[in-house]
Amino acid sequence: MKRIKILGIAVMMMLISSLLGVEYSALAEKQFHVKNGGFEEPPNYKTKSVKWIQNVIKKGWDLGEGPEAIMIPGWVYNVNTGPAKVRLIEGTSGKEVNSGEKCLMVQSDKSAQIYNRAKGYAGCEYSFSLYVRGKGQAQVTLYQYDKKNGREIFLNSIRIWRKDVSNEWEKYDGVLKTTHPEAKTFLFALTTKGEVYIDDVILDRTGNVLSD
Ligand SMILES: [Ca+2]
Repeated sequence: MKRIKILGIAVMMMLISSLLGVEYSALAEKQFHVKNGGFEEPPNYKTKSVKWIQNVIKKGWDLGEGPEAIMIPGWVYNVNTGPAKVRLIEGTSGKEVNSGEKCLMVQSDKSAQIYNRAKGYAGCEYSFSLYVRGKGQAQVTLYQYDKKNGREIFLNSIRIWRKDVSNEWEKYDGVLKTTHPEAKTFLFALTTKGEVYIDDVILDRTGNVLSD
């Protein structure tokens, strides 16, 4: 019975989407996938004189040589961690980068975190995968938030895995669940220590359909 109801909702959403001229698959992709997980989107270069970038730099983050800072579309530097050096690496697929033409390098003596924002609902299940190489450790953490009056309220965090990374590109994958009953959005965060290269971060919904 529940299945029929869920199917009904899905069909209805597809109809509404097609009426609005929005591809249902594109909508789903927007909501559930890590944005720019392969680091192929052109970076935004912002002048370092911008106040909030100065704040990031003051916290010890090295965002590139010269007067411009590298901002990676889809990703946010967590300035409460670090300090860190961040570079967009260009190279050959299978060598410097895992696929495409670019990957991200984060270097930190302590630990530094970057994150991507996604919509999540209580009880949703996602599979994730990413490729890393370098020297140090990498960790995936899920931060869950409720949303009230347009404000995000932190609920909890769940560490999914932590691994030592090696010189060769290695794929890591796992499952994460938005377990908190109030969860509306979450952050998919990568924490690294040492010199870690990251590419092809993918998040896929595998479990329940959304129940907004
Ligand atoms: Ca790439």
